[in-house]
Amino acid sequence: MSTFPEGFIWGAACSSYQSEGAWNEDGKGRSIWDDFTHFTGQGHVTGDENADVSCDSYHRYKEDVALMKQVGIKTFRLSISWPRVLPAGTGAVNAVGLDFYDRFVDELIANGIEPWLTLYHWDLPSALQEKGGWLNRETIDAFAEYAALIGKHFDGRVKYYMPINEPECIVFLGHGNLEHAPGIKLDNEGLLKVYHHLALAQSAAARALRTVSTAPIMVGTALCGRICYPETEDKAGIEAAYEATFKLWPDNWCFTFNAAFDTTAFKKYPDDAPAFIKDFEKTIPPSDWDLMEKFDFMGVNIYNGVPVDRSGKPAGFPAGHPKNPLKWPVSPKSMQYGIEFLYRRYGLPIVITENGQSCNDLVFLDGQVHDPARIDFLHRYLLALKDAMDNGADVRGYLHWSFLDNFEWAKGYDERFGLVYVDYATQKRILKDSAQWYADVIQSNGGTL
Ligand code: GCO
Repeated sequence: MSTFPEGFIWGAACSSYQSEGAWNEDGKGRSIWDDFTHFTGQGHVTGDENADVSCDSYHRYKEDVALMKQVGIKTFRLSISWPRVLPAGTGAVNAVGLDFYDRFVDELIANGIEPWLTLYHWDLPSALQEKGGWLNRETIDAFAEYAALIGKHFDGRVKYYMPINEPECIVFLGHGNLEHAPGIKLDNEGLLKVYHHLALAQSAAARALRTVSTAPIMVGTALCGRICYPETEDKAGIEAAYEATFKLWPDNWCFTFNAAFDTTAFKKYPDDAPAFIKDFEKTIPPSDWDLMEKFDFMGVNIYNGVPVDRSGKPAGFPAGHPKNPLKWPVSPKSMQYGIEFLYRRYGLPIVITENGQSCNDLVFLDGQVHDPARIDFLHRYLLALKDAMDNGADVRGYLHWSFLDNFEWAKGYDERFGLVYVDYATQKRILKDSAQWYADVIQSNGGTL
């Protein structure tokens, strides 16, 4: 097919807790994920696993960067562990921790790979959780302080920042259904409060980054949420899917893009939001709306979606529809329509900050890791991404999740999302077939798709 526009950003992503290990080394403070995974026997994480070591990227980042270079990755999205640099969440800086990110970022730059930084990929300093975490408004100030520290430190070296990864999951999985840290269950009012604080926090971080940076920067989101796509691709079907994607149903409002971002983008909740949301909105001090910042790009993590019929009701999948081991449906139309709908609603340039496929990868008798299902998945999703671009959406880049296999939160090590296989016992890395496939895609700027 025709190539992507010149300058299209091809890359990959990871997060601190999922891959670094070194959970208690060199002065790092505890995070809520250290606490959550060490609180064993409660069924939180498959096999009571934790990421104390994981891929040990804290010690092996050079080897990993060399592999990225080999694959031709142009951009790498990593996250900073807040408690590694600010063990108490605020105040004293752990210079050794910050130095790790200096070395990592410099190694990427030296190898021609542009580092993009996520500031918060879910590892809140435990010290802040002990004071109420995201329910406590003071956490917003602490986050802004941390953002200013990072922005100043990496000024001129890092251009792209995403303050918060997936507010939707922080609220829904972390504070709604006990699946993720901090593992507390709030009612709707509590969930809305966490959402509101996260919206203020990502704005406060954006402001702090812009204030301290002397070099130009781009600040974006890394959102996720329910995507509905049309079962029948005619006008009525597409409109119904758009409406269903952004509908806040009373019992199914939480995992949506607009619960997380409308307050930032439009300074209000949707007019047709359920009464309890509109009631909550009335309790928001008017001055809070002035604190919402504009974002330079919309980063979105897209994995799957659901088809809906012309009335917006779930149409279901045919029997035997392909799924990954997590039972997520393979649904490339979610990539096309997710992008088109988000672009239409928010009008910001889009970057796919995550997309990928968990497979039951294994080392074959020939010593290689063959992952045709991942290649097929990526091929379909990238074609769908291109369809969205051809239909007018402004998409700037695509970051694959993930470069390395790593700790998949509540699923532990059962799920492998990487282009690179990690043998956790020996820390040996093996490039999967998909890594070579992706290398060709990058090299041809999408021409091989
Ligand atoms: C998320 C996170 C990643 C996950 C990935 C696969 O989306 O949950 O950003 O940390 O590992 O999405 O589930």
